[in-house]
Amino acid sequence: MSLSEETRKKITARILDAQDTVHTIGKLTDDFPELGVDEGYEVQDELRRTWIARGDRQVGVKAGLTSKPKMEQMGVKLPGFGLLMASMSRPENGVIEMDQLIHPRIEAEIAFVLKDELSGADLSIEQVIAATDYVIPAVEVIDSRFEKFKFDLPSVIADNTSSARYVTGGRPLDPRTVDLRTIGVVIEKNGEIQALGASAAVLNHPANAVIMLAKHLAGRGEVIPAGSLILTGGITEAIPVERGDNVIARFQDMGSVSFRFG
Ligand code: OOG
Ligand code: MG
Repeated sequence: MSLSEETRKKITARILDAQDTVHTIGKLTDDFPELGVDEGYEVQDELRRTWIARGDRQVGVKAGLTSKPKMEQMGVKLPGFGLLMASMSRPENGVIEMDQLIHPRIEAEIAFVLKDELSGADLSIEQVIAATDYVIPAVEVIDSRFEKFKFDLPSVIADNTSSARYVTGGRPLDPRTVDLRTIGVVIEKNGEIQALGASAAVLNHPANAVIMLAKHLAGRGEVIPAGSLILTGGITEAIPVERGDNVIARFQDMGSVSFRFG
């Protein structure tokens, strides 16, 4: 069942206000029991319309909660998808403004950039690779608008799956020249190792996250356009960060992504 226009706008306004004024809110399903997963994506549509009206631009899509470490950390059993806007991008080696964030965490992810449109509910890994221009290391900065980073799946989807910032770096690579299942990843904060993993943690192969995204979008009459940036989900658990932290995510054979929180 769809949300009424009034409820959709009310939920969207609550999320936008939490983002814009940098404060937490309670889980949405407490106040809006009619919010399910499908309705959460209706809220994302409303967020997108608002952001575009404000002058922002969609540059891609993301899959989240695609690895066991992430699902266990968040207590959620299914992946969720979200929108990536131009305003969320930050340069490598730069400073991410802490005063615009509530309680950020970082995630190391493999990103795909498409040269061809991807659409359909039943794509293969080979089709994803064939449509990919390059793969590149990425760090996503997530920042749940919910108190203590606690949510259920409908609430986190309405919150655009906690999207806040993302940084790409390292070396763009032809996906045919690397084994995307066995990329070792190390996340360091202020020179200390925080988490380790390998890319197969994401659905056995990060391209499977792209397949799931295409299927999700096909169900809503959408495609992944050529040129899109796609984040495939954190390989390890997410790491909390504070002002002054220097972070670096090292991706075997792909280079590293580093920046600072100021
Ligand atoms: C939801 C977003 C998860 C990922 O890469 O798994 C995500 C959250 O954990 O707050 O982006
Ligand atoms: Mg993520």
